Amino acid sequence: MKPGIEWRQPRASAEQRQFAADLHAALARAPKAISPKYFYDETGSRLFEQICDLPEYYPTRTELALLQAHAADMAAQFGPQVQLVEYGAGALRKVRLLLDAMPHDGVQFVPMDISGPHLLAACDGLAVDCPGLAIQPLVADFTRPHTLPPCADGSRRVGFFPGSSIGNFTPAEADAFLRLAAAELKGGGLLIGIDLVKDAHVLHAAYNDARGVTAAFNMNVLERARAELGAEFPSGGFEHLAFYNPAYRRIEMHLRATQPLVLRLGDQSYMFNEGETLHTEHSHKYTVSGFQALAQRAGFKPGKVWTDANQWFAVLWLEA
Ligand code: AVI
Repeated sequence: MKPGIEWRQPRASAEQRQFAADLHAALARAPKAISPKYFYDETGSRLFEQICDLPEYYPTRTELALLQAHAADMAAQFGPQVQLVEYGAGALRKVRLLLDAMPHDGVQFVPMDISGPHLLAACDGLAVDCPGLAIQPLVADFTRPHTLPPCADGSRRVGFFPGSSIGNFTPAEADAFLRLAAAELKGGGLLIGIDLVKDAHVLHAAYNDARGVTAAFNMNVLERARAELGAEFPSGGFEHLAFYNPAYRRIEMHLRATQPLVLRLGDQSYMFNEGETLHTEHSHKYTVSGFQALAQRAGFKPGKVWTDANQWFAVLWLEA
């Protein structure tokens, strides 16, 4: 380095500082556990898209088929004048099926997502395809208090939360989200996709695909920690573990230490015994009646239900 030129460590972004703080907390608790939201950087989001197309991963194609077959009936529950709020909107692939079944002049579409650039790009594409549709994107974390744009006169507000994303919430988080949604959708309702309890072999295969895409998705949490935070751990030190836990009716994903090892993060060292895990995700599976009871406690009145011939996935209408 030339004399007089000072080298400074690049400053971590606020997001990286939060990741570091959450990972320290995750590694310090017993058992070790981190939020699944850290799967979704660019690589993780791409891997998740690949998961959705895997032969073993039935939820995406089953829900898409339900939306394709019943979009008109689902949209009929909304009524003609609506503010349609999509929670965690992403690429807007599923909501397009609903929008195609609705007259656009009565719809104010409010897609909400925490990732601004992604959301705005998806909205630009939608605006080209649906020139008459009023689109008001909202960059926000829908699980936290937020302010929705006012509803147009004579409209009611309805929500859309597809993908069984509620399955990744803890029961307390699911309850908190449903209460928040019931309050802000009062007078309207919520259309929500949930993954149903089923044969454990089908579930096991969906989270242990033959190509190893789910394993790479799971491992991405630690790969991110290595790339973004300079975390150090032996290569091959962790393996993907996903299994159905019938007591909690959930798939659990973990990263399991293949040997006794030390993970270094900043100036801290965290010990893993052989077989010890970092718990990375829950994916809760529901029965229709169990989920309706949960929704009812949060302030909804259960309405129509659409499900596939195998009863693997369901889309529920809940009046708020
Ligand atoms: C986003 N979420 C509903 C997926 C699920 O099935 O729980 C995430 C996922 N994890 C592993 N495969 C897919």
